Amino acid sequence: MKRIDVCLSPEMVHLHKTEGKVVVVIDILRATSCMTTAIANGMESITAVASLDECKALGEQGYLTAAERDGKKVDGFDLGNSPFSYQDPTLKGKKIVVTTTNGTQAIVKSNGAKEIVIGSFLNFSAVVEYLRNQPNDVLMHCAGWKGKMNLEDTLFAGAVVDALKGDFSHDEDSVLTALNLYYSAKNDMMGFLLNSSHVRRLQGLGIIKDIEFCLTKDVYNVLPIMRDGKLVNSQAEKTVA
Ligand code: 3SL
Repeated sequence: MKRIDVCLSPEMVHLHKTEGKVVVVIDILRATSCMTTAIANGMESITAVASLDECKALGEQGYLTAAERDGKKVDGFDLGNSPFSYQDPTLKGKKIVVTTTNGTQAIVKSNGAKEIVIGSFLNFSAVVEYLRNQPNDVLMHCAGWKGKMNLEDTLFAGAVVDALKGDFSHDEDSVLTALNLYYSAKNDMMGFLLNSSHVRRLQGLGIIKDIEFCLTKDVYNVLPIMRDGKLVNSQAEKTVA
């Protein structure tokens, strides 16, 4: 049987094997929710980079740029990190380069994987279906906050493991942690997360509606997938094939 594992923070990813696995990168608030929204709204590709300098350099080559640090948009870049800014119809067909505090760092650190896909509640069922129907072991890679684990990413990992019961086996305590967190939270995720560090951080910045949106399941039926260093719509590949 295929196996599934959960990495609670990018600081621990070296302890998990990524080679030969599908790695699902998770940054519910808000990087992977933004990426899902961007691809669902027709952006051509997303290049995730670790540093502001790399982001700026691709901007000079004509990419649209998005940069966030500590929850705030960085001055001098086109976009910040709100999913609502990616619903703008004028962004359709555009290539974007993105750097965020944690989400893009987790993507960069997933580099040895067989495949990298983007997970969020917004595309929950698309992620689950993809993982169910492919042959490889899976690592759920939670972006957390500056190396520490967080509740919302772990919760999502638990929700996916729960949905895949019967398709995957597991034996790590990080998986049980994620599952039990999900069972505690599933009937009221917003209420469960009210005291969490990043919800409090975003609320302190006046960012409220993003939180509720990012916790909504199945708004979009898309799966951003890494191809040649860029995240693209996996469904576009099927249309071409
Ligand atoms: O850290 C990240 O990658 C961001 O998602 C954080 S924030 O939600 O934009 O503050």
